[in-house]
Amino acid sequence: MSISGDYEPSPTDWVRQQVDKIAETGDTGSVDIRGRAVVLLSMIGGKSGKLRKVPLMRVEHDGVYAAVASLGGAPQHPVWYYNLLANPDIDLQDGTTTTPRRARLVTDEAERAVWWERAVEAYPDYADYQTKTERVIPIFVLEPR
Ligand code: F42
Repeated sequence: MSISGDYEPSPTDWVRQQVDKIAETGDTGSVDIRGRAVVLLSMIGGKSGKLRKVPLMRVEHDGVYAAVASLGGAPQHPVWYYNLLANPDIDLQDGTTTTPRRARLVTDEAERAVWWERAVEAYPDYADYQTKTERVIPIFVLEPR
């Protein structure tokens, strides 16, 4: 079943504009960050129960995706990190294709190291973000459900 609910747009202007562009075009390929590809997660807010749409960098391997909770190297986790823990069933749009996914926080260090390498390959700035924060930047894998 696809994720639906009362849609609450991001309070951050540039993020909301990217989400609007994806909705208008039906294609995540219509936006990018520094020339790198973006995907769109639809999730349910852990407290509000509202539909949240969160664009993230596209990190993919063999049909599995990763969600990197970098928040630009901020000291705190993005709010969506807690949403995914509370409500792991999401929809993921890549290009014009949307698939149902389940988010799993990667806790195994070796598994995280493999995904971190893939993440930095997809978006090299993640390496810089990790140096700015004492957090170990969390990674979820987004597996088909
Ligand atoms: N963020 C990343 O962390 N990693 C990325 O790879 C990434 C890529 C990216 C690409 C394109 C783009 O446009 C944005 C990108 N972002 C990336 C930014 C990302 O989309 C998020 O905007 C960012 O991570 C911040 O997420 P956030 O969940 O902290 O958003 C804040 C600003 C926000 O929306 N807060 C809401 C608010 O009103 O303050 C709350 C949203 C929410 O989910 N509330 C919950 C609920 O239940 O509805 C719970 C509220 C609570 O108190 O717990």
